[in-house]
Amino acid sequence: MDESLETVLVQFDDDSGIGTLTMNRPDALNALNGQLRDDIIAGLELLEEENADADGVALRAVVLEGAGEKAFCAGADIGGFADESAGDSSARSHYEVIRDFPAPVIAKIDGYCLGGGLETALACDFRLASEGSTFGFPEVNLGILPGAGGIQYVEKLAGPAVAKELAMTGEHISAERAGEEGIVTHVYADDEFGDEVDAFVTDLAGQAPLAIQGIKKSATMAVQTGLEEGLAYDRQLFEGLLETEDHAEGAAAFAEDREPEFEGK
Ligand code: CO8
Repeated sequence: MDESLETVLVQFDDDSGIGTLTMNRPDALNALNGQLRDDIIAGLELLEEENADADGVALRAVVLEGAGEKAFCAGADIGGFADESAGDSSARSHYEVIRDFPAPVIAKIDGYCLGGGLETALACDFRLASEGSTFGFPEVNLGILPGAGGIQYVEKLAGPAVAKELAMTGEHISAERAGEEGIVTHVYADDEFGDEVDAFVTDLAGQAPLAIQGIKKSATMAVQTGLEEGLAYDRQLFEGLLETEDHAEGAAAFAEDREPEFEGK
C-alpha cells in the first residue's frame, strides 16, 4: 500500500508487515496543524485495515517519521493554537490513538523534535534518534506549557527535575543527553541511523504479534493503575497467550532449534 493523504504519506510493506507514516509538511518543519493531526489518525486507521483480511496479524510495527532534512516535528503549528484547544473534546487525539494502537509505533527522529512533536514521540512506544537530533519543550516561550502529556511522560522517564528543567527553561537538549536521561530509547550515529532503525524495527516486526500487543497493553496499564490490578491484568494476558498458535510455534521452534514463524494467531 502506498497512499498520500493531504499531510501524511502512508506505506505498508507486505513482506515485513511494517507500516510507515511520514508527516509531510517539511516547509513548516512538520508542525502539527489540525490536518496533520487528523491525517496521522487516518493513516493509522488505513494501516490497521491491513489486519482485516489477514489470516493472523499483518501489521507488525509502524514507523512514524518526518519528511525533509531538518525535523521530525517542530511542535504545534504556531498560529493554529486556537484550533489546538478547541474542537470536539470527546474525539480521541492522535496522541491517544498512537498510545492505544495495537501495533508498536516507533518514532524515527532525525532533527528537531519539539513541543507537541516531542509529545507525539513520547506517545510512541520507542524513540530512535539520530545523534544530530534536538529535543525540547519551547511552550514556555509562548506562555503555555506542554499540554499533551509531555511533563507527565518525561517525569516518568527521567524524573521531576529533568521534566521541570525542559518545560521551564524551554532550552533544547541534544540527542545524547535525551538518551542519557531515558527520554530517547536509542541514539545512533547520523550515518548509521537509517540502517540501525531498519534493523530495530525489522527485529520487532518478527516477534510474536499477539504477545507484542499484550506487552504494550500491560506497559500502558502499568502507568495507569496500582500494582495489584496490574498484576491481575498481566496474569489474564499471559493466560490468553498460552492458548495461541504463536505460543505453540515458539515452543516448537525452540525444541527443533529453528527460528519461529509467528502469524499472530
Ligand atoms: N509552527 C509553524 N511553522 C513553523 C514551526 C511551528 N511550530 N516551526 C517552524 N516553522 C516554520 C518557520 O516559520 C519557517 O517557515 P518559513 O520558511 O515560511 O519562514 C520554517 O518552518 C523553517 O523554520 P525556521 O526558519 O525557523 O528554521 P530554523 O532552522 O531557523 O529554526 C526551529 C528551527 C528552532 C525549530 C524554529 O523553527 C522554532 O523555534 N520553531 C518553533 C518551535 C516551537 O515553538 N514549537 C511550538 C511549541 S508549542 C507546542 O508544540 C504546543 C503543543 C500543545 C499541545 C496541546 C494539546 C492540548
